[in-house]
Amino acid sequence: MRRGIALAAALLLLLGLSGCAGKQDTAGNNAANGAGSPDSSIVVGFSQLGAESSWRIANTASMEEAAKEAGYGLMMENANQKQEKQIDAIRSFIAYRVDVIVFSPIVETGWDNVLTEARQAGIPVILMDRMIETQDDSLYAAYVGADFYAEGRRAGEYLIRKADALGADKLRIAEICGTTDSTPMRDRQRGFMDVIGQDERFTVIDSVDGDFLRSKGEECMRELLEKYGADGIDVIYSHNDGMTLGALDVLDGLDDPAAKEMILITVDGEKEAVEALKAGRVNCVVQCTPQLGPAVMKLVGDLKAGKPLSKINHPDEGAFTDFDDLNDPAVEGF
Ligand code: GYE
Repeated sequence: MRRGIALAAALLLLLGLSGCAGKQDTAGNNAANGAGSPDSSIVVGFSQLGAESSWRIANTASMEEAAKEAGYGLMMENANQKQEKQIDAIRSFIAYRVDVIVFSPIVETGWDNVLTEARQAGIPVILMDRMIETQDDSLYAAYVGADFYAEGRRAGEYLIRKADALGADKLRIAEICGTTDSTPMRDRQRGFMDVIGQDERFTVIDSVDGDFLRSKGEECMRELLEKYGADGIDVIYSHNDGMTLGALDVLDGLDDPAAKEMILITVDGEKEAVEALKAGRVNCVVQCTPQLGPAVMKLVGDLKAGKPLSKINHPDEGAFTDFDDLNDPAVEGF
C-alpha cells in the first residue's frame, strides 16, 4: 500500500514536474516505450550534482535521452553543487521507493550513511561520473565514468612530448584545479604528477581552486598573473575546459607575447575548447565524455534482469593535441 502511494506520487512528480518520464506524448498517446512495454514500470532516481559546466549540461541531457530511449521513468533532482542537497535527494528517492538510484557524487567522502539507508531499503545504487571513498564497496552496484587518473597521465605525457619538441629545460606550471576533493580533481592531479613529478624540467609553482567554473577560471588566471606575471608561467594545466576558457578570456585580453606563448592543457573536449585548439590557443585537450547515459541505463536493465554487472565501467578516451592533424573530422568537441 505504502509503495503504491509512493509510486503514484513518484509518477505524478515525473509527469508533472520533471517532464522527462515520457510515458505519453503531448497528444496523450503512449510513447514508444510507454505503458505495456516490459520496462515501463522501472523508475530511476537520479541526483545530478549541479550545472557548473558544459560537460555537466551535456551529461544531464545524455541521462534524460537514454532514460527516454529505454522507456524508464527518470526522477531527476539537481543539487546545485551542494552535497546536503544530494543526500536529501537520495533520501527522497528511497522514500519514493524508486527501482534504482543513480548519482554523481560531488565529493568522494560522506556517503556511507545515506547509501546504507538505500541498501536497507533494498534499492541498488549506481555511481555515475564520480567515485566515492568508502570502506564498503558493496554500497554501490557499479560505477560508470571516466578513468580520471588516466586522463591526468595523458596530460602529463603530452607535456613531456611538448617539452622534448621545444627542447625546453625548465617549465613552470600553474595548475587550475576542479572542485576540491572530487574524483576528477584528485585523480587528474595525481595522474599528471605521477608522470611529470620525477622530471627535473618541470616545477608546479602553484595549484589553485577553480571549482570547475568558467568564472573562477577567469579569477584564478588574474590572480596567477598578479603573482607571477605572464613571463613567470610557462604552462597552465587546467582540470576542465570551462576554467580554461575563463583563463583564455583573460590571456587574450593581454598585449603580452608571453601570454600567447603559454602552453595550455585542458580536460573535457567541449566544442569551444576544441575550436580553441584548432585556432592555436590551446595545446592539448584531454577527452572526457559526458555521454554516460546509455551505459548507465544498460546497467539499470541488467540489474532489474538480475544479470551480473561489471563493477567499474570506463568509456574509451584519448586526447587531441597540437601534434595531431587538426583537420581530421574526428577532432571534434561535444
Ligand atoms: O570534467 C567538469 C565537470 O566530473 C567529469 O565535472 C566531471 C567533471 C568535468 O564540471 O567539466
